[in-house]
Amino acid sequence: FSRSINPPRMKRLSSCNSIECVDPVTSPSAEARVLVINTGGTIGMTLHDNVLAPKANAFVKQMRKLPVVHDELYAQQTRLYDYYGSENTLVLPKPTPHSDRLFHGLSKDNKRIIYTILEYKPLLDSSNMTTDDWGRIGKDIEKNYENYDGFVILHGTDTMAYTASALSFMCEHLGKPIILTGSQVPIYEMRNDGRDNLLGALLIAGQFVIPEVCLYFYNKLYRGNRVTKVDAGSFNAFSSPNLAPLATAEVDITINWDTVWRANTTAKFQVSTELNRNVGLLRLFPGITSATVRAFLQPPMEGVVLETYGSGNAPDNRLDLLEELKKATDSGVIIINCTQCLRGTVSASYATGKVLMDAGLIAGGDMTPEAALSKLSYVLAKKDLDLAAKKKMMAQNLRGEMSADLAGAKLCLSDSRFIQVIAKSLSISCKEELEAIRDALTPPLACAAAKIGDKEALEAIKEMGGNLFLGDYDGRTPLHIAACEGHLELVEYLLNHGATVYAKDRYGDTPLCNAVRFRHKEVVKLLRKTGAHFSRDKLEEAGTELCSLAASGDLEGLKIWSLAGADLNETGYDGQTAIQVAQAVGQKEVVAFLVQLMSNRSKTVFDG
Ligand code: ASN
Repeated sequence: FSRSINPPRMKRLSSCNSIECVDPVTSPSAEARVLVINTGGTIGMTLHDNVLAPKANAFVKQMRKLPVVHDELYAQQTRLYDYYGSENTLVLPKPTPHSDRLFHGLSKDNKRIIYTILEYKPLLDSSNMTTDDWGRIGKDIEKNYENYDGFVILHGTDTMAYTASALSFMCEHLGKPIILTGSQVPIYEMRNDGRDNLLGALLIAGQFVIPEVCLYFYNKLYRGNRVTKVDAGSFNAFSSPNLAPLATAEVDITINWDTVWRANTTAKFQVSTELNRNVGLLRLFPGITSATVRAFLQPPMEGVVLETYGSGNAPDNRLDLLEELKKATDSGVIIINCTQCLRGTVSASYATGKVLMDAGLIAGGDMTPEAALSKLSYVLAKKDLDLAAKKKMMAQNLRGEMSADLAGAKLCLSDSRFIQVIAKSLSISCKEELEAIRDALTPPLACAAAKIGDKEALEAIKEMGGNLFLGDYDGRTPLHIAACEGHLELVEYLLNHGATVYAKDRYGDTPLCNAVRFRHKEVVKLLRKTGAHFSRDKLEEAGTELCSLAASGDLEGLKIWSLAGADLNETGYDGQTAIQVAQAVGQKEVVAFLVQLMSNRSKTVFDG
């Protein structure tokens, strides 16, 4: 479809006559949209009676005054407030030439980040958060999912690790970044960490398709269900002891793509807000009485995380304790064995660990207690699963919250003969250089394999440690190519092996745009089922394309746009709809089709 000037953006840009206008042709694909949900926390607190508490209706006003987080001139030139209908939408300044190199290696084109702030009432100190608040955040993300490229959640640090863990499980088949952040010192103070944390989270959420619930703090992006708060008095408040950061924001922002978790699915994103509250954390200590354990495990308790010693150990000479635990697991309470240590995993290497397995506990691997607790809450709420299935799910790695068993893992990079031969001829030996070669070579190779529909070649690339979701020099991923070619089976394979429907190439096109353009109906259907959608801009700009299809009597073209989610009533640049154009030029078949489509739609609405 044509890359014409975008009508709504023209509306947004045309009336700025006194100040220099922004180029409307390059603007739309050079913008990314992020929804910021402000739940509270220190980042937006002020002092009242000498204690810190959240301050309502102040955050947006303050941000608008800060040039590092808002470009007022650009907002006015592009009539941002009119277009979004409120003053809660702000825009980050244009990246400087220096920051072109920030997005190391897999650079995006440094888009303008447009962000809308949704402020909760009341704003909460995160100590006041409950499972209902997690549900509210989840629902708001679900409601706004298609309108934004990414989500940033401002949150207090005290319970941020719990919320991040819970959201990671509640968000099923996630395809876009959700990044929690906050600060240790309010953003209103002269010296604060809020500004950097907000900026880093916005830049990453807008620029990269990292389909995970993450936590960004002190220059690092972590997997949300791997973190724990470790310091109340430092800007470096969080640690992810068992998993390296997903990204580091130093001079360069470097994404560790090998670590990024992928949904590997053709299912649509949804949020499950059902959570079971009858769960708890119990920490073992020398001398704990069986009466304490018994009281804790009483109904209505349904799931417990037992924080044990070292690699998952408990006294094997305390039969009274073990008996209480066994009684509870026999009666259907799920008990997860997690270590009290900050780092390391539960293993069955000691007699003192084995007794817990014998008592019916499930090994929690290297899960944090926060992750184990919220996973229990999520799994126990699944009404369609029996106890055995719930136990099985607890032992499985659902969202990268625990490290997979390394036995039988894929070949590592240095084992790949292909990469070795190239490395040798280039006199390369260190790991970083090998990785650079692999990342430069595998995307075009994977794209070439996708072009000819060669699944075996893709499997081989995956085997040698290449990622199938990375784009080539133009940001075109194997999924883009397979969608252009109409290789349905390959599209499905790629979606099941880490590809994302939200990848945009340098022109801002997604695999869905490509499948529509080359009219591959079945591919469009599969991508839509997986949650692919056009952006608001693209849907509005489609009006002109629809009119031109109607004028030329191109029924197939109209049908595929409708399948891809376009509203066939959308007006073109001159305010006419496709049906009006078809009537005017006498395309009777098109008129009949559009009339039929509309009557079907109104019937569905009426019946529904
Ligand atoms: N008490 C605050 C909160 O969790 C701490 C913080 O945000 N730094 O809301």
